[in-house]
Amino acid sequence: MSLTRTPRLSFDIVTIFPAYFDALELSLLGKARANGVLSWRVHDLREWTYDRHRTVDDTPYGGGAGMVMKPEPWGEALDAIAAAGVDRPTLIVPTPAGEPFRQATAQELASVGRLVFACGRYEGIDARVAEDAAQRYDVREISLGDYVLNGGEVAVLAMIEAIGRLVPGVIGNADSLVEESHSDDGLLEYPVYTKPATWRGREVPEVLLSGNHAAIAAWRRERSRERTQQRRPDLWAAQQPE
Ligand code: JD8
Repeated sequence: MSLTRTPRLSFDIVTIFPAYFDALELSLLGKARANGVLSWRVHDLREWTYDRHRTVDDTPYGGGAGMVMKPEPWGEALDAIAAAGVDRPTLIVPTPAGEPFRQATAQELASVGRLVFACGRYEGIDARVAEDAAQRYDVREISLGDYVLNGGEVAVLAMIEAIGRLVPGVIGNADSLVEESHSDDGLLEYPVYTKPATWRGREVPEVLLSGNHAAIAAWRRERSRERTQQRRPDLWAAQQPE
């Protein structure tokens, strides 16, 4: 008898470049999909176009450079995807103008159940699409970070990896997530080493070979503090009371 299960989390992705999402199969998430813990479907937006050129863009009202994604294919795609489920899904629209994506965002979204991602291209999607979708979806416009990408696909890959790995059963080793949560103390990770103990004349720090667990923990904490001060003054400032 084959044992199947209801996925803890399902994703629908709408894009004009479905091939970007072939890579999801390669990661840990691919195994989780095979095990039925996660499920996802990738939809080509052009399947909701009806002209001979399968047009998804048009010139911007108000003028300016570049093209804007037309609302009609998006409206039909998002209606069809919402209608294919029972619960009210969450629609994530990646945009540089969105709220920042953080670990806390990934944690929230990992418990949502049904996520739909709308990948824009060009200068973005006609603003009425997100307004209209709010009738059927909880809509979140989210930015991966403060740099410019050419479209939403790479942002969605990053978000799905960050969200998916938090779903129970996706990371085989539960210790990894436990370790992470107590190292999630607002400090950067300490440096890590493996064998050989000497490589190209460089030694692994002696304390790590000592077997003295208290000394190792103290050393790691100090390296974390040092890195945080040097590389992330914003995180370091948040560490200091007052
Ligand atoms: C979606 C189109 C490109 C956006 C002109 C070139 C996220 N952190 C992030 N940076 N960039 C994006 C992102 C960029 C996008 C689209 C997300 C759709 N573009 C456009 C407007 C200005 N560029 C992102 N998440």
